[in-house]
Amino acid sequence: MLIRVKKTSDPAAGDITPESVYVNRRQFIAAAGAALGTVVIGDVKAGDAPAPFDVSPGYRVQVRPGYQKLGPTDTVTIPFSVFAYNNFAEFGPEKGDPAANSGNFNPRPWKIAVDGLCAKPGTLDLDDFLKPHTFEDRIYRLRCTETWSIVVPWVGISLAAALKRFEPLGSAKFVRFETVLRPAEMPGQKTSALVWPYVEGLRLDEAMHPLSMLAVGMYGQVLTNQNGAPIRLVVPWKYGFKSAKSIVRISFTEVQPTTSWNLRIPNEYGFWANVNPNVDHARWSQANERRLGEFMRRPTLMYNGYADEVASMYAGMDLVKNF
Ligand SMILES: Nc1nc2c(c(=O)[nH]1)N[C@H]1C(S)=C(S)[C@@H](COP(=O)(O)O)O[C@H]1N2
Ligand SMILES: [Mo]
Repeated sequence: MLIRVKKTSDPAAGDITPESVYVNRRQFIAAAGAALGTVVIGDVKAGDAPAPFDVSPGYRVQVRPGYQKLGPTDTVTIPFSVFAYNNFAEFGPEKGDPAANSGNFNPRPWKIAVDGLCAKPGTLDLDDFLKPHTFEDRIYRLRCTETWSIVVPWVGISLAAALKRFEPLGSAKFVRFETVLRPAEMPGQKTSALVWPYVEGLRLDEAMHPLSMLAVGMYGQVLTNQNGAPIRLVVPWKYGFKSAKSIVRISFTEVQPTTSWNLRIPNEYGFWANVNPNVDHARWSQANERRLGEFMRRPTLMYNGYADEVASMYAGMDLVKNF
């Protein structure tokens, strides 16, 4: 397995580090475009390198392309929108709050605990958690339940591969994801917007689905704090709130986990939250959406356009009742 981790003193277009993003946004947008053209060098085994996806300035790891299917009218959202317009209640309620208030958040060092119904539970440093895995560029649509949407080139690992390593038991039926609890660095956690920490959950087969991923980067760069550094869930056929950010704990459970938004507003945030243009939100239609950067609204697609891949998991399920 060949890996390229470059230390650059004069970065080429694809090697702009997050630090430079704040210095030169125009240059970064160009860089993000170039990053999408990343050359395949082979399967990247993070274990071949001293640091798999190092946040140090000047490092960048090559990754292999994963799922890249876009619809005929989909274009990748410009990174500026994705970095500036966020939902991350830990940093405040407004769309600009996560970018404005996450500057003091420390995504390294980072540990992840995997526990519950599995044969090999453990708490690992993030680098050790990532080490055995292949990094992939995957381009997915993300549809927020509030009706805005984006198209993001993520960098990350297969959630299924990450979970299998801990050997879930036959009794495990669900997977629970927990965000870090750090009120000193996350001002929103000093408010009662949600019951903290933020918790989300998936049925085991959903978590094991090949589309489900743990992202550590986007646009070929490490995740920004406001987008969920250093590691977040991405489940592209479900409303965005299912994709928990800044994860510190993953637990295999027998019963369906209690989840933050469902606990807060149960009639608006269901556990399943599969994107469905035919099932309205309690206060608005989900039939169409506003893609950031586009003028006209566009129709929302069943399962956010991933029906071919995921619909079979919900065969026979009442999608109105199980919203
Ligand atoms: N921990 C945590 N994760 C979270 C949220 C949050 O408030 N806290 N918001 C969710 C919602 S509602 C959406 S739409 C997506 C937005 O991801 P983005 O800001 O990277 O676009 O993150 C999800 N993950
Ligand atoms: Mo959302």
